[in-house]
Amino acid sequence: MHSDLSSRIKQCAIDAGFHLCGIAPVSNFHELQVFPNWIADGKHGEMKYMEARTDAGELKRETLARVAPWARSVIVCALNYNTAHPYSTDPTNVETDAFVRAGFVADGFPRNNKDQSATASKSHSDATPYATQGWISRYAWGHEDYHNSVLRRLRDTENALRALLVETGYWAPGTDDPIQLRSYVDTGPLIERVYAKYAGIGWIAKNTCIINQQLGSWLFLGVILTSLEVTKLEVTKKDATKNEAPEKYVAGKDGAKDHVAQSRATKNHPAKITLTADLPAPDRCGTCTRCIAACPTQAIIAPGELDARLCISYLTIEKRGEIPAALRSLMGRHVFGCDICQDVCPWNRKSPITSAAEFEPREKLVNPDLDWLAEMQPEEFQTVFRGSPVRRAKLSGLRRNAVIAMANSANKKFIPTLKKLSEDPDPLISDHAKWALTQLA
Ligand code: B12
Ligand code: SF4
Ligand code: SF4
Repeated sequence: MHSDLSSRIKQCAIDAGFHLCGIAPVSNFHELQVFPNWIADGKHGEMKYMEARTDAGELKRETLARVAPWARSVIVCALNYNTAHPYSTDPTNVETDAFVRAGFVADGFPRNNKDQSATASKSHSDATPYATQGWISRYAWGHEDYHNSVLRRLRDTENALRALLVETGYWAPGTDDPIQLRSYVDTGPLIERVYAKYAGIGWIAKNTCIINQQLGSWLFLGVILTSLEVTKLEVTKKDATKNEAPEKYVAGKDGAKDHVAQSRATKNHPAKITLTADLPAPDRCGTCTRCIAACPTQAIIAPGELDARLCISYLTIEKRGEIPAALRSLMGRHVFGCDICQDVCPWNRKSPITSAAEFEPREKLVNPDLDWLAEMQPEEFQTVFRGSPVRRAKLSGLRRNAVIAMANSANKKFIPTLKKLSEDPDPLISDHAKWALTQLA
């Protein structure tokens, strides 16, 4: 029998198809304490689910103690979704090159807000004939929605973990289940990136993404909350926001090794078990600020701090209704999500290609034609995006985004299509199309 149960659990996750797995203790980590202010400042915009509260009016996502008081540890799993296709900022990406000319990117890296407004007006007199394609974030190209991909693997990991408990004598067959497990992808009442940090998956970078030193940041996260105790850890250095050396942890009195009692569990005397938490990954952003400079809307307001209301990912996916006029021209050709702050990150230069075949892009989603999306009808939307995260934007939102991208293309070729769309029965489309025509005039 192996005593190192934590390693074996992580191996179960790898066997289930994950690329990384680590274990974090449940704790009120200092990063969680910025969350109430983030909500109070309204930086979550219209994402009402972020403000979910308990009956006592406390924010659920602030601490696991409020929603899963039984949870003692979090198994964090990560799945690489990178495929062998260009980055949105890649200067060799022909259609991106049109936007380089239109002032949205330069030297392979997008300009910041200030530089961009300086070149954006110039772009209209400098119209490029072939800026015809939009950008869908690479996370949404695949054949399966990542929620399903990740959840399937989490369930397999849960099952393997239970089998392991039986094998190690912690759980006697026929007795009550001695542990509680609950898996989440996105929708759980916790901030997954904070737990990913403390499970050693990667550091919370200046662009707020989790970056792993070997794999980069093209990672989906999934978590399994467990009632299994972990070795008690003490943070000896508290401020992780200053890009200082990694926090140091001291193993508590339980020691650093897993402990699996040699005795068999019985109904009244379950064997005692303790997992070992991982150390958080050191922050390796260093003095780099590429993502902050590259963000077209200046949504990264400070290292690690995002105003979601400005983020193109929020605007194109989560924001319903009208896009504020001042932000439209900064959205470039993005029609669903945004990859810029990850595309420019040096840690993604050599990101490996995923072994998960379902993330290979669906046809026509890498550099999709803008007129195809802007004129898409409900039946085609259902067919093309069945089981795709793109459905979250809804057809109306996707078409709205494509219309904005047409305006930003500085390509007069779109004028006839936009004229037609300015009479669309959906007022969201007709209003944005009318605005787009003023931009191309
Ligand atoms: C809401 C949400 C969004 C929102 C808001 C993003 C955000 N940064 O919060 C929007 C729609 C904009 C978004 C965009 C994206 N998302 Co998203 N999103 C989420 C979701 C559901 C919740 C995130 C959350 O709780 N935010 C709350 C805020 C406060 O957290 P935060 O900005 O990350 O800030 C934390 C730290 O940076 C730090 N911090 C921030 N400021 C400060 C200041 C100080 C002083 C200190 C000490 C600490 C600190 O503490 C904060 C936590 O409290 C998670 C899933 C989940 N349940 O966790 C996925 C998740 C974070 N998203 C994910 C992805 C893939 C994306 C996109 C890449 C998709 C895309 N290509 O368009 C972009 C990335 C944009 C970006 N730069 O973050 C992945 C991230 C994977 C990774 N490698 O990190 C997740 C984990 C989903 C998943 N299950 O895989 N997302
Ligand atoms: S996803 Fe795009 S808009 Fe959002 S912070 Fe990153 S670069 Fe800025
Ligand atoms: S671009 Fe630089 S600062 Fe931004 S996340 Fe990557 S390493 Fe960190």
